[in-house]
Amino acid sequence: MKTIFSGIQPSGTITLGNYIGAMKQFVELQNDYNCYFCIVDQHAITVPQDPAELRKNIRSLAALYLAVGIDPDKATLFIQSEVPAHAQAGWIMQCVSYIGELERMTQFKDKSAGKEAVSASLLTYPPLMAADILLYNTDLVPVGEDQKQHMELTRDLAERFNKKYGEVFTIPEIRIPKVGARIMSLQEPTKKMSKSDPNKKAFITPLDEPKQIEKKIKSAVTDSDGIVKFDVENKPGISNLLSIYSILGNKSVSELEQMYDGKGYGAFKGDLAEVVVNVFKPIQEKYHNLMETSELDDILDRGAEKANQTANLTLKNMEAAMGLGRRK
Ligand code: ATP
Ligand code: LTN
Repeated sequence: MKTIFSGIQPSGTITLGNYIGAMKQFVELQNDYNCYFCIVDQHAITVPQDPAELRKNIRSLAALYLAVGIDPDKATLFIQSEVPAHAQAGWIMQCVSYIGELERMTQFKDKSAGKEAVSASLLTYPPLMAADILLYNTDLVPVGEDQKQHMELTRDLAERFNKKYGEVFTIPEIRIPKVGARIMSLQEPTKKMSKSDPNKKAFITPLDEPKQIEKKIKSAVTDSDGIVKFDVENKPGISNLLSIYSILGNKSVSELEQMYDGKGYGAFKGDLAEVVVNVFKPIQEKYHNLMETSELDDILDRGAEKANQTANLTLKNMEAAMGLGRRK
């Protein structure tokens, strides 16, 4: 079986974007791959986090992974900071990275733009991500489109390491969904939907109440011509909503265009809200049940144990190849 690794930051409650671009794929892939799904809490602290809030978000993300359908008997679910090899291998990957290539990352540029104090870790975020992936001899990494550049860097770093120190790493491939790889903000449809957007109206989470979901969709920014048509360039708002509807409602975009021909945005948005609410309803129920049990902690303990075993083996190989310590 080939190996999959992916991670989500506990930097807030996951959005519809994370669900469509990442989690939905994970559930489909867990049957055919040896999967590791990680709660990357060390990545989340590259920007300031309130400790109590972070702890809550970590547990909540774990419950959401399970609620959307990750089966702990098939996939390994764990928390990054509970596997120390990630930070250790992250340091090593920093040592093979160049400042110039890290400064060119668009996520770094976006997240540091206009900020007075930018943590060093925001710059060294991608070598830690590379370590996450490479520690598990990963073949495939399912992510949204925004992670393409980080994945290219991960491959470059792995190749650079292998060339210099010997064949330690498997070179991972990226897997981006054909549709829904970049769900846009409901308020600024030319910007990616993001869970750390300060404007809560810009994103929907699976834990939103039905009324909130309806309100957010109804107030989603569109245009004024009232025609339900997919045209990303000229009609980014309605195109984004069409993508969401198409994926969650299992209908093609052209089918939807026909269905809403001449009906305007009101009817379209009302139906879309219903589709989203129905997808999230069972997830919400499972989530609330899970949050009240100790099962969640048992699953995370088992996940950490398994991840530690694999990650430590690769870390030892990395250290030995580089001449660190005394062990060959
Ligand atoms: P933050 O806002 O804190 O930077 P984020 O919402 O961008 O977080 P991540 O935890 O960084 O989310 O990403 C988790 C996964 O979800 C990644 O695979 C990422 O590519 C994917 N993803 C994030 N946003 C979107 C989106 N708008 N559309 C599709 N996929 C997305
Ligand atoms: N960088 C990713 C989160 C992330 C990740 C990973 C994704 C951290 N480590 C390893 C896939 C594999 C993000 O910002 N979405």
